[in-house]
Amino acid sequence: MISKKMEAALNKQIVLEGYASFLYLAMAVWCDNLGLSGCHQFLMRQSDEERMHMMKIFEYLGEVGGFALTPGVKEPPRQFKSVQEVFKMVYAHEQKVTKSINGLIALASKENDYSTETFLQWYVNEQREEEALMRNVLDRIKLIGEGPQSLYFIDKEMEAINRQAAVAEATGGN
Ligand code: OFO
Repeated sequence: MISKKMEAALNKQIVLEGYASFLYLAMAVWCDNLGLSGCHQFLMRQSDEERMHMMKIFEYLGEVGGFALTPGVKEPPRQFKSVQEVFKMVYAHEQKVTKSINGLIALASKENDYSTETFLQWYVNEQREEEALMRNVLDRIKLIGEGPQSLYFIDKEMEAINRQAAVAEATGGN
């Protein structure tokens, strides 16, 4: 049985993961509108992943006798300054999520809740991978620079990342 405190903290994480899913969806739509199909596809995948992260907590809370709260929908921004800004925002959000996961682990450990602590290890690995991926994206964007055709080349880079992700998925990696 999970404590009320841990349950509430996991419900807060549900809000964060759910918001990430909607934020990335809004970003994906914004990119699509600019004709950036590589960025659109990348962000749609990230949005789906965030929903999956949220659902894992729903399932876990059910398993340990807690109650998962379906979060209200907070509307994410509709407009973004630039593609560069979009990916900076994604990276910042991922860092926020990592910090939150670390806080949850600290709480689980304080409560001797080994089950939740073990459950959260999956998120630790996921966040490490996500942060590394976003740093990689930002590095590529930086290398491309701000020239007149930069959007075209950024989108090509995102297409390359999407192809790698598709291969990893097909071969059982992630
Ligand atoms: Fe679920 O926030 Fe990162 O991936």
